[in-house]
Amino acid sequence: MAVKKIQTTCPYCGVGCGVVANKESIVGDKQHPANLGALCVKGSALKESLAMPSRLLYPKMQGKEISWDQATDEIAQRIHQAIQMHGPDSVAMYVSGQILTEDYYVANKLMKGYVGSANIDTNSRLCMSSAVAAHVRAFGEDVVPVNYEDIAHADLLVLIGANTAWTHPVLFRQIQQARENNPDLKLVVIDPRNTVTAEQADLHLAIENDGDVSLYNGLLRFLIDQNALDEGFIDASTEGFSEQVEEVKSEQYRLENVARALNLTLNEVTTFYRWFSHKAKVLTLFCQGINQSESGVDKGNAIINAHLASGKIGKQGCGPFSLTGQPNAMGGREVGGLANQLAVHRGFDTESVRLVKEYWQSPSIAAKPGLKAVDLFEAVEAGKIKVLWIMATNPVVSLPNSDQVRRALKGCDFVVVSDITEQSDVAEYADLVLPAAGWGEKQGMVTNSERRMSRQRAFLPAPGEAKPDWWAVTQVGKKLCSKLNCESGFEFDSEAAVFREFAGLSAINTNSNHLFDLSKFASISDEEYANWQPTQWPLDSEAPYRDGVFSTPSGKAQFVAVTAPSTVMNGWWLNTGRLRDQWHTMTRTGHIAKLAAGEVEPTIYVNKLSAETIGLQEGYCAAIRGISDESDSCIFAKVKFDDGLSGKQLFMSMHWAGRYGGQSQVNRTVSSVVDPISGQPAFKSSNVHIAAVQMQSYGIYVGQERDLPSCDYSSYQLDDNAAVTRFANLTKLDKSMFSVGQGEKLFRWDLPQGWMMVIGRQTGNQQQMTVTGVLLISPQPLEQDYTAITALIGKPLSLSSIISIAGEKAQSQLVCSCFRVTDKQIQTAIEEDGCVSLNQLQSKLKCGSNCGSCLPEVNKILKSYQTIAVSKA
Ligand SMILES: Nc1nc2c(c(=O)[nH]1)N[C@H]1C(S)=C(S)[C@@H](COP(=O)(O)OP(=O)(O)OC[C@H]3O[C@@H](n4cnc5c(=O)[nH]c(N)nc54)[C@H](O)[C@@H]3O)O[C@H]1N2
Ligand SMILES: Nc1nc2c(c(=O)[nH]1)N[C@H]1C(S)=C(S)[C@@H](COP(=O)(O)OP(=O)(O)OC[C@H]3O[C@@H](n4cnc5c(=O)[nH]c(N)nc54)[C@H](O)[C@@H]3O)O[C@H]1N2
Ligand code: SF4
Ligand SMILES: [Mo]
Repeated sequence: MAVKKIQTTCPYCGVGCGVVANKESIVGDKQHPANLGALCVKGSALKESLAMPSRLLYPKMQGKEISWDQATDEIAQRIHQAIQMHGPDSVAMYVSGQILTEDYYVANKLMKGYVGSANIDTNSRLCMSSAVAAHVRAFGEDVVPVNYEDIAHADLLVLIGANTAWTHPVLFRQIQQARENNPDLKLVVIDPRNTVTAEQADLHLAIENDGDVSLYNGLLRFLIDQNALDEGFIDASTEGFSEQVEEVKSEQYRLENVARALNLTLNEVTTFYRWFSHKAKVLTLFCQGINQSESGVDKGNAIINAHLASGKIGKQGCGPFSLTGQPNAMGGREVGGLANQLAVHRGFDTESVRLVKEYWQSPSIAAKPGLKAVDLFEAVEAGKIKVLWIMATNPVVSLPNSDQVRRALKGCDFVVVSDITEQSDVAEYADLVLPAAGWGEKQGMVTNSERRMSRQRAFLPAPGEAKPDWWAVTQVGKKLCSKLNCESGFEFDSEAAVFREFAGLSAINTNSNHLFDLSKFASISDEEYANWQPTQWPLDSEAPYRDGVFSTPSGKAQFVAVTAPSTVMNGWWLNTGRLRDQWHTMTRTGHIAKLAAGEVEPTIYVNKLSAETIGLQEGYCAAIRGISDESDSCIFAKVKFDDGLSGKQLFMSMHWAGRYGGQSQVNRTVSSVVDPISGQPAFKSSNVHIAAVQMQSYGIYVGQERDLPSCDYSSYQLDDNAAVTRFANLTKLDKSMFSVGQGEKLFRWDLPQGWMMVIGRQTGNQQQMTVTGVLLISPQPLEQDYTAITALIGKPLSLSSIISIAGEKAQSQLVCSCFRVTDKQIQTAIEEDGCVSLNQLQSKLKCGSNCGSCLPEVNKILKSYQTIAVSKA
């Protein structure tokens, strides 16, 4: 009998694609409005993601298994004790945009209503908090006023601070589709880096770091000068315009001055401004290049100001569109998961505090905002936080100045970590670890970028004693209530019960201008909840603000006067972000061979010319050290040239963590400078030192697990057939440092550039050896093709194949992860097999014919040949 398929959603990015899944297959859900069946490369690899190398199965206290009852007793006891001895603010939670709405709701309720402190913050602080603050300042509520459907109706799409082709690939496919359907639709990309997204644009503005406020203030001035304002809309629906007009009168926003300051040509800036002003329907989509900045909130408001002034908001095909990072960052914002929100889009004004307490009937209520993530971990280090519960986030990797986070956790009295694996970097610092049920094993609600709430549903049993996060919180909640001698606020028997209570709380918004109101669902039945279909809020209108009435008490949107910061970065500066094929700190994607093949080791990208000025060579290690504050730790990474980076801009991914490349995690060098309003870290612009390092030995080991000497630099990659460890050391590695196990035999070769050791184990036949490992060491970086070496593992040892790999060089770069197609193969297909179109390439190599995430790269290679052909003609 066929196993029933369950409708659920992808657990990665905020596009919120629907998937249909059972234990045999996971595919896109054609009925889900977010993706209509499409999935990107990460979504297509969900099935492989489930085979995690290690799952946390039981609660453990100081490494010893204990029962859930003991674990939750201990947590409740510790929290109670801390409240009594040090006050409610000595307890904190640090949660995540990857937990479900029900998990989030009970965690927020526990902290704000029962512990009585707002010291609950979330990794959304690192992700969306600048956009949240900009929305609240402009609209009076954290509302994204755009739907995905608007993309199809726009005349101009501006992607600013977003590498959408890699980070929201299914949405990017919708953008590409809209361009195919409407050749007049223009795409502008604004990013200091020439990304794969930027390569697709009609116009790429490679602005200086943090030049965004300047650019959008200049745009506002241009709109004023060109009489391109929507005065009717400004009068009827906004306030504060004149203050912003005063600001943009300043000389620095004159077109020529903006162009000069941002290192753009006059023509580039004028083209963008003209398009924005002439095109009727404009969407500005923004993400971390906007949010993760010292001026992140102001950037958001500068964008919103331009849309308000031109009336390009609240209409189909128009508006500022903050792209959500994590699958349920939006749901977290709805429940009030940030330390400066109370609940259901309410803040800490007296009225909201009273209404929430009344609804919860709780013994206490937090009456003021709590500590934001960076401040929270500073308070932990200062000994002010005695109990800290971390859930579904890996802050020792993802927070800036991460060595400080490690120090803080080491010194904290009691740290609880809820995770799906004990191999997450943060678990090492826990006194108590709680096994969480993961994606596919737990259920609840998530809200995507366009405010659409979908159900995640379980289709697998949770392993061992793993339990959903909401359940763990309610167990602690019940026990804490009995210690506090109050009525339990945590008697939920299901996710549906939690959701009903949450929906009921939002009734406090019913008679206000706030749009977030799910009170209609306050008595939804278990069955209706189980059968829930994707639903957008506000429930009673097509999209927010179509009536020109905003969420502020006056109903008017607010212009916020914002001033451009200085954009100059002196010296080398480090920009960080994402790769197409990895998810955050790699716990869910690091083990998937086809995803790991994209960037195989920690890599620092730099412009070739700039690199040469300081003697950096491709393939060699560089040392990167932070200089902005105490985040002066040094990491090593392999140098790769990227001419999409200009001047002294460096780029490194945020992903390297754990055993995959934890020594090289970039946040050890990233300073903890934050936006003064949102508290969001400026991850995209750290001042750093970079220099070439003289490694004495470079090495690769492929094969069965064995002890290797600990090295100054190392990384670990799982390939289909074997694991690959790459390393480099400041001192020379000697042959004697490598030993073999019992029953194994060693064969050594001296190579022109170093030496090679092949390890074999005797099998049945006395003559026959099976290869169990291959080790290569050289004073220079090794260029051998690792896939040729992994192919030897487990095979009979033959001299000819071994010798051939010694000379086999890797010269290609993976383009299509789904079908493992490299740039070399694509080039050969074009040069030698005469492929001239995408169709021909796909019928030959299949590249890009599954998820399509690599299509921008495939098209880029095709286009480069077309350009050559044109210039020859
Ligand atoms: N593959 C993959 N996809 C993901 C994720 C993942 O881990 N992997 N994570 C998800 C999450 S949580 C998030 S938040 C999103 C993030 O999605 P994005 O924001 O699209 O991704 P990032 O790579 O962080 O950064 C975006 C771009 O900002 C640019 N930038 C840097 N400084 C500036 C500046 O001053 N101005 C402008 N205009 N641009 C600048 C960078 O060069 C970079 O290309 O991705 C989501 N999707
Ligand atoms: N330098 C730099 N740093 C950055 C960024 C950047 O651009 N540059 N981006 C920032 C942004 S936008 C973000 S969103 C953060 C992301 O950073 P993190 O949130 O720290 O990254 P993840 O790897 O997603 O961590 C999720 C953790 O939860 C665990 N987990 C998975 N599912 C569950 C579950 O159901 N329950 C529980 N309890 N645990 C689970 C995973 O194993 C993992 O350990 O990084 C931020 N850090
Ligand atoms: S775009 Fe990719 S990662 Fe994002 S939700 Fe869709 S399938 Fe998942
Ligand atoms: Mo994020």
